[in-house]
Amino acid sequence: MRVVPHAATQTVLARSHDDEPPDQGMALLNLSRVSRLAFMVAPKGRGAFAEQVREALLTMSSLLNHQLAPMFVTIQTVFLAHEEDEEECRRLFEEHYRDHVPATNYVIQPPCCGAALAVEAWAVGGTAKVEFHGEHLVTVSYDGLKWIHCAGIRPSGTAGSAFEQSAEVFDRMQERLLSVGSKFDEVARVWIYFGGITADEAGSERYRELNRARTEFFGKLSFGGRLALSGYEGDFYPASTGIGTLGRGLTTSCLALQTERDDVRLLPLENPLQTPSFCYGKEYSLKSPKFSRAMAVVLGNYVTTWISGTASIVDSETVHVGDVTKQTEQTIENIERLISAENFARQGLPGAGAGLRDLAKVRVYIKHAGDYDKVRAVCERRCAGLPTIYAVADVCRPDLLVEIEGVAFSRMNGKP
Ligand code: 3EB
Repeated sequence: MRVVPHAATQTVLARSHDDEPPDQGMALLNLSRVSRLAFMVAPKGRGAFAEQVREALLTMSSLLNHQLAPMFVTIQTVFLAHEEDEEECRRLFEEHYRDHVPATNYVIQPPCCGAALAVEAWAVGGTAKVEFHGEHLVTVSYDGLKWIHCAGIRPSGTAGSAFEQSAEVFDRMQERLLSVGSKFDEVARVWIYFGGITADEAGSERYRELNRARTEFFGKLSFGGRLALSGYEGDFYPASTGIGTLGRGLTTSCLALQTERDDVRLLPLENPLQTPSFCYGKEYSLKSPKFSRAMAVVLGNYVTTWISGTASIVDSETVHVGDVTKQTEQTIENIERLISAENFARQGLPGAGAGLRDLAKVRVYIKHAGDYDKVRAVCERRCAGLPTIYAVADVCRPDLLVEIEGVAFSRMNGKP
């Protein structure tokens, strides 16, 4: 698989050719002394599970081996069609990676392409120092930055209520972060994979219970700190994805950033088209969801924008109920507006901003597997050549049919 730079634009990214099969693709990001590679892989074969894993691992190895410098996978999310396959999958991945097991999320969200698994991974090469602390924690240090990847955090048992389990996973992420000298206050991006997300439990909804626990936990923290863009005055929450899975499990993941550099800034972005989640009314959740629509990380002239799970919501209402094509179009439009130069300028960072062509990769969560073709048609029309994973998952409102998250890379004022 080759990558082609977008010569016509100021993008810092190179993405793989448009003619890759669905659920296969990569994006390469060259910073000064490190390179980062985002890639998506799904096996083409439909044989036994172990064969599909081996094919995926082989594809991943060959992708990495074709890069100029040696690269390590630091974080990966493995999308599984069947919960029963997780143990075997873990065993095969551990055999493959040995002492270098990336921080890993196993998520029961069937890949839409029909494979038993699909993998989304980040690799890093160059002068970065990567420390592997097992399946749940990896740190990556370069250029005075330390990224802490925490993954696959689950409650200790299945007994607790949705509230108790949610509270527990936040505590467990905090423990992991503390173990390497970080803390949850330094988290920029969170992922919450929650089985039966819209199901009722004890007179409430599981997602509402999660929001209650998150509100309590976040209430004790102070996000942003000295990294918050000066002049920023609004509520400061990490970007987030809150999404369903098959089964009743709960898995969480987060990304924290530590640095002493004084040219690094964090800016949580809101969407002018959408009510901030933390201002949603009580009809959606007694304690509102606490997340920002995106988190921009400004590193000198580079801007990395982590885009939260985005859906067909305008103000605080779901729009295009029952029409998956229009929901997908609205979702992409929401992302476009969110990362636009106008929106960055409105929120205190003129000269920043990105377009859909600056996206490195996206995940598209589709509620009904049967909507795959319709959703993909819109995504391919609006975001041609973009590495994309499509997976089946429930979105956290019963009327939402699709949700998209991603990450964009751009430069301030097109500077080198
Ligand atoms: C929404 O805009 C759609 O609870 O962390 C998107 C991203 C959604 C994150 C979360 C929920 C969350 O409200 C749902």
